[in-house]
Amino acid sequence: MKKKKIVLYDPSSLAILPLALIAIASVLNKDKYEIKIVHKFIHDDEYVIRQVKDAFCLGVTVLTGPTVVNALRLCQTIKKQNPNLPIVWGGWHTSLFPEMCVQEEAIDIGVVGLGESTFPKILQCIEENKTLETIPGCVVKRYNGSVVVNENDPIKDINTFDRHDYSLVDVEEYFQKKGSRTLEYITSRGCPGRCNFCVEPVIYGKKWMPLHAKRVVKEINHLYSTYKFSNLSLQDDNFFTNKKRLYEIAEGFLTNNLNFNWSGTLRADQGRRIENDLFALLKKSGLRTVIIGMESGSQKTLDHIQKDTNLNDLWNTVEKLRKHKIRAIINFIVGFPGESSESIRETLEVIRELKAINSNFKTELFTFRYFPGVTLQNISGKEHWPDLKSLEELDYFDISSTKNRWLSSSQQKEIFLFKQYLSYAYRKDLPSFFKPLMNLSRWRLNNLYFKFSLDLILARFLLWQTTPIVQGDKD
Ligand code: B12
Ligand code: SF4
Repeated sequence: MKKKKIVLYDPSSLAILPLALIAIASVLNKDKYEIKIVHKFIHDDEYVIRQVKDAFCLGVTVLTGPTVVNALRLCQTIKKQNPNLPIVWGGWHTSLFPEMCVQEEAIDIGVVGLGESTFPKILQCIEENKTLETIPGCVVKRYNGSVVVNENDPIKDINTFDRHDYSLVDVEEYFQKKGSRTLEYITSRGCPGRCNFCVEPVIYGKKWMPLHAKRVVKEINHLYSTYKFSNLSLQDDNFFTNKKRLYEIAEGFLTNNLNFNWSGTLRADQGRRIENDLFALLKKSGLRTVIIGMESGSQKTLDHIQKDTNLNDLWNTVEKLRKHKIRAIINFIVGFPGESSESIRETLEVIRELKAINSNFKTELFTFRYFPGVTLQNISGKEHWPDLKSLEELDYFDISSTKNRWLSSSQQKEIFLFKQYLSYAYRKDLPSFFKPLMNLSRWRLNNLYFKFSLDLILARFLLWQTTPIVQGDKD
């Protein structure tokens, strides 16, 4: 029997393996289906259009943002050419706005939440020409165009799903295009946190779903012997949640002699709970970088966004990281709805202090970007929150913009200058003639005083001039 071709498309053009598509493709019966994963990062639209010509079904993964509109346009073109091809959307955006997605003429079916159990059932029903209205987790368009939202699919234990089959994509091609042998892998889904600016609790309701440590080690061992990667980038939203699992994973890496560096996301309160012994073991097993979403240096704001973390957690964690020489990328956000100037200043002060403590810590300062669907929207009232009415509007949800409707223009300028001065104030690789400019920038950062910034122009000019002898920002 001829296999049925399933094309799975990721419209993101960033250099990250399409783990969502690998996940749903891995559970499909390979004797029955021919699976083709296509990714904007590697393939152009023409290639996708060619691939779907003889396909049985097209599945698309979407994240909130302008890529949704690009994916929609491509699906509209495909639908025109292949009106009978079922098009299924899944991923975070579909989970948040399933009806809005399926109301689009080009999209037939939406999947809410994990796709591993729902997608095979959808394919089966299409094949047998059965109704999809009984499949949990699925949103369907009827012949008259109305949309039916089925009950949610109860969240399954992800240990029951098949291992992710990386041979469904050309991993070497990704390494080459990225310029590094970095492999992405995910060891858990969901997050126990309840932060109200984040979509995790909205979709998975504070549920954290880990793979067993033994399975993680076994799979990574297999991937390491297949692909010989140098870096493992863990995509979990919250990798360091369970200490026993951390011990087992680190020990597993060591006993199997797995020789790579790895990175993962850590909450500051988890860092406080992790003892030095465990940090030492994690470091020995290859942990080199943690990514901390601290979000704010103001306790009032941390409480408002329900981060359930305090500043002592941060100082305790960074001290341990410094001791074990583990790099940290610590992310902050300013410009939350209603955030006071004092709160913003507190955040800038914490960032400056972190840089002063350890130039190995990289701090990132973002301005708050409104994301449709988060619960903070309800807490802060509707004022200033744009209401998403159709997918087309996502073109205007400019996620790359630093502009923010909750920050005044003078605050935005101050934040811009803060970041500029911070970019060289604590660098260790600059020639000695830079010292006076660095001292001045530190003074400015200490006093949060950024007026008459001619020195910044001079510093930027010198930095540009000295680029060939300076090896970049070593922080
Ligand atoms: C890797 C990653 C990226 C990668 C690529 C992700 C991709 N193409 O899916 C890149 C770097 C491009 C990226 C970018 C951004 N990301 Co991101 N990202 C992640 C991360 C860390 C891992 C995603 C992943 O691979 N998960 C593993 C897979 C197996 O799970 P999954 O994606 O949930 O897929 C399952 C289901 O959703 C479903 N499913 C998914 N697709 C499909 C398709 C079909 C057909 C079916 C049936 C089912 C299905 O089944 C899958 C298996 O269970 C997640 C957090 C997380 N841990 O999930 C954030 C996350 C998805 N990103 C997020 C955000 C906010 C962003 C950015 C806006 C960041 C920014 N500020 O710029 C941008 C958005 C850019 C854009 N619009 O394209 C949010 C989601 C926001 C949203 N509403 O969509 C998340 C949840 C992080 C968070 N907690 O805030 N991201
Ligand atoms: S911001 Fe991070 S810790 Fe908070 S809910 Fe989202 S993923 Fe979890």
